[in-house]
Amino acid sequence: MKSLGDMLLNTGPFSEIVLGNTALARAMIESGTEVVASYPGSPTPEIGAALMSVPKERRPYYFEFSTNEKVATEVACGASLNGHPSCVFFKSVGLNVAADSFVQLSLLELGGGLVAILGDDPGANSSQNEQDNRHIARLAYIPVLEPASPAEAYAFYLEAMKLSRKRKMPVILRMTTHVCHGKEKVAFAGWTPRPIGTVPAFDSSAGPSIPLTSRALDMKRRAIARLAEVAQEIDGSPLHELRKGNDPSKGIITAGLPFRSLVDVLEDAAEKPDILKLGVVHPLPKGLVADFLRSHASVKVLEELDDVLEREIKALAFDLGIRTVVVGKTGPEDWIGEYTPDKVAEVLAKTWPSLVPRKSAERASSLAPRPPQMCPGCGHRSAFHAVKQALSKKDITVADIGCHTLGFFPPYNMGEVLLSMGHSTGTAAGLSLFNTTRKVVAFLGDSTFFHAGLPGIVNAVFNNHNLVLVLMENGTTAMTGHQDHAGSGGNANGPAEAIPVRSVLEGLGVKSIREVDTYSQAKLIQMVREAVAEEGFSVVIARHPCMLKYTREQQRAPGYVRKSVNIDQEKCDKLHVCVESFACPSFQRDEEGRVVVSTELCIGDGSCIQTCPAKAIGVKKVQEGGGKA
Ligand SMILES: Cc1ncc(C[n+]2csc(CCOP(=O)(O)OP(=O)(O)O)c2C)c(N)n1
Repeated sequence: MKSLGDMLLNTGPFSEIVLGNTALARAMIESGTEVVASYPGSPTPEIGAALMSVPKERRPYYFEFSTNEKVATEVACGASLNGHPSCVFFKSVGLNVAADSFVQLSLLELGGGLVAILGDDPGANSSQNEQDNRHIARLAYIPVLEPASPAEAYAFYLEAMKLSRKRKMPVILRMTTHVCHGKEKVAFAGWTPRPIGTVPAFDSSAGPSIPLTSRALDMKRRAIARLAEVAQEIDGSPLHELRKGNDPSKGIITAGLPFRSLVDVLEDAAEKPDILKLGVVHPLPKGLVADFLRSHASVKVLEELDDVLEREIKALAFDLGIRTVVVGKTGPEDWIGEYTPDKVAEVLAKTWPSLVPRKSAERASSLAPRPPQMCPGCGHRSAFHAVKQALSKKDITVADIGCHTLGFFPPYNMGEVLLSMGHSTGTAAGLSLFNTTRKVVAFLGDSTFFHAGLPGIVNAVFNNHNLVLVLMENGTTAMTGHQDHAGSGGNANGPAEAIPVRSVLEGLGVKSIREVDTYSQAKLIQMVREAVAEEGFSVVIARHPCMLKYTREQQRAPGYVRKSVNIDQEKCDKLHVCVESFACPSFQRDEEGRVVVSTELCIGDGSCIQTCPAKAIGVKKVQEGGGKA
């Protein structure tokens, strides 16, 4: 079987069942995209995994995971200014981090072209909100293409890059979770490898590229003019699709994944309305939409999340005096969640009840909800178990984003407020003001430390805030699939010198720094107590490698011995600290109250041993034999 990397480099045409994210990686190669930058975040990190599956020496592109989305945008921008077709990709909320540079992109002359893939997350499957990034299109004068499937993701990327290069402007490819993660057979075209040009094409006279005083206005004029040119040509774009039904009085305008759900819902409908599926959602293809409105008595706008298309379509109908009834969102629930077939059936039934033949109930999932939890052996569990003992109940804890956010769940209950990546030190500083009775303790992961954590820390030093920061250092970006970060000792291109978090903290002027392995519970408890007792800003580095990553690496090594902990039932006092407070999922209680260990889950790390007051936990060998993939 061919490796993913070989498949991506295959120069001939072929068809394969792939993820939307993999289809995008192939589209980058076929389109001659030379520079790609990102910061990991669901639903897009598999694009990075696909790009990294090609051995570095064979990559017809440069790829990096940058320190954050803003830097990734800047890297792609700089490369495009130098003539390299470039791409930046990140998750929905990544746009908030990138925004300061992102909104400037359309003001520039992006000679190489630049496609920005935004991975929106309707349903907030793995995000702290479900923001609709189509709004940025108006703010930043950038066209938006929206595919509905992996095959379209591939085809639309190729179009996006073509458009971007032709107009020297950024183009957004808006993806959503199930377009990224859906699988489909995609027919790929061939491509011809060519060397990446090394003569820098940057020409400042092609600008202006410096938005100072009146130049910023000229640059804005140019951005608006370019967008107007795009608007002129997109009415006839092959990316739009018109599906004729058998009920000419009704029409539905939709785009992206809701289109797929709609087709599914209407499969058995006796009366099928005409469907206009938009491929370019900004600027609105006005001629196409106006013709569709004019030829139907009533039109439903079916869109996931916000009323972006609805507002524009209603404004267009008003401007042109079109008297078609346009129905968009009919209630607050229409703004929320993924437009799965169930949801589309529900939304559609509120406008046209006779149209929806299927009962949503028939499709209801029978899967029981399962709360997410930290892995067996996770150093964050040990950290929370210890920190909880070190704090008093009235202290305030501030969560951040990463695997450690799971400390919010019982029994740890650590982290009571969460805004965004890297917010914790800043929010904790605010909580500490005028607060003389409740110590504030913030948590922060190491990838996030470099991503957006540093300004909050600088602020805490600079303004002498009174709080404790527990830096949860596990040597990787665990939550999104173990990508390297500036402190991990590697990058997307191989080994790299790690930037030690301690040196950074010292360099920033943090005076009180303690470091401990989270498996050393007593020491960690002691250090947090000391830090809490101090006035001012203190940091406790609570370190332990991500055990999921570590165990996977160990399993591949020859001579690996699988271990598990075991309970000495004679010694066990049935206090159940292991089940109730430490709460490793490997422990379960049987009907008689005996603790049993799942050897399937347990990795034999032994972090639980010290938490047992009866000293009833030991480690045993389960199985020999490593070298497993
Ligand atoms: C702005 C933004 N970018 C990306 C993400 C996706 N994301 C969630 S947690 C995380 C980083 C986690 O790494 P780290 O801080 O080291 O904590 P760990 O998961 O390793 O414990 C990322 C990148 C996000 N939520 N927000």
